[in-house]
Amino acid sequence: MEMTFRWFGSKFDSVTLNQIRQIPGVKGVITTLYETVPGEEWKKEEIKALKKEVEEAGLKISGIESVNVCDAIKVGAPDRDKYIENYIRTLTYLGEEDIHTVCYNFMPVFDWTRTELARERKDGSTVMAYTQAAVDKINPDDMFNSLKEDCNGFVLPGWEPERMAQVKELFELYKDVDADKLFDNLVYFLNAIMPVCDKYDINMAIHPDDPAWSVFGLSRIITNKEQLLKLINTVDNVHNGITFCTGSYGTSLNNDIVDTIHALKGRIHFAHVRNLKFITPDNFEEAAHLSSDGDFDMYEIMKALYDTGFDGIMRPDHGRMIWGEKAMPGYGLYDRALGAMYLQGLWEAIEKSSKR
Ligand code: DNO
Repeated sequence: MEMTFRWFGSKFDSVTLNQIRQIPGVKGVITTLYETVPGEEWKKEEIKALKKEVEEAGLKISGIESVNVCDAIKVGAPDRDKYIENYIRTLTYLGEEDIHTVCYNFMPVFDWTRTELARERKDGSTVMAYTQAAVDKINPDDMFNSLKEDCNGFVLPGWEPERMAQVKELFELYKDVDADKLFDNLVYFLNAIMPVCDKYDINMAIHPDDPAWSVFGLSRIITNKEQLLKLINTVDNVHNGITFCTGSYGTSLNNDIVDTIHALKGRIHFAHVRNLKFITPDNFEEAAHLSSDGDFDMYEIMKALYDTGFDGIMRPDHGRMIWGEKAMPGYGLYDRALGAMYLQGLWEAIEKSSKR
């Protein structure tokens, strides 16, 4: 297991590479070219410059999150092959720079969805939260406007203002894309990119839909064990793998996180590990990583990863906003650094006790 930390790039992140370097055990970052638009071919020089910047700070790029898949590919538009070609060239450049893990998602219109970005907890920390009742009452446009104020001036991945400006057109684009079609389009995309992944040994790691059910009437397909097994069996190549995000699968209390990790043995390339606290089954908030602060047994989760031989990259995921930090919601330094330490502590204990 390699512990890493997500970093959005010096132009977008309040956290610096030097700070990340001082977190014990963290040697690599998960990053991206945050300004690229989905569908666009990444520029080789920009990848090289990013790599150089990270390496000069004494770190390495452990993986990319994300190379976003554009809507034409997701809806299966007539011109999708052109965008798949761009994606393949991007993967080629990443492979040439020795980058071997790429996280992406196949969610229609939005990336992950939260209804509050700064819910205050008793201890004064703030966390991101989701209430189904709030989604049922609001349209996406109004939701974006209400979230904007809590963004602390940062751009949230998947909720970029340019994208939100076209939200009506986007909904129109997906209106005939049911779950089966979306799944077929994903398979088409994966089959097309597997050869380049084989050539450069690139592990594609699909991120789950968060929350793990349909929002605003859009289809969602990466939500549970059955869907994941269907995906890895349909494109049965080790490079077609999973980003196992505990906080996304865990949104649905029907999902058994530990059992799902076991079922996916060998195909989890990237782990996002975090904890949730449920108020009701469809009202939850993002807790500290520590088991007792939320509803997940983090020891059992880490043990399942260890027992299934997980040797990919891991990162702490959304943290609380604590100690007065102002950062992108979920992506401050302090609470994620605490998370990284806690998860490494669990791992060390599991590893040592299993070798006794
Ligand atoms: C949320 C993240 C997601 C993830 C994308 C992957 O904080 O986990 O935005 O990066 O879904 O494409």
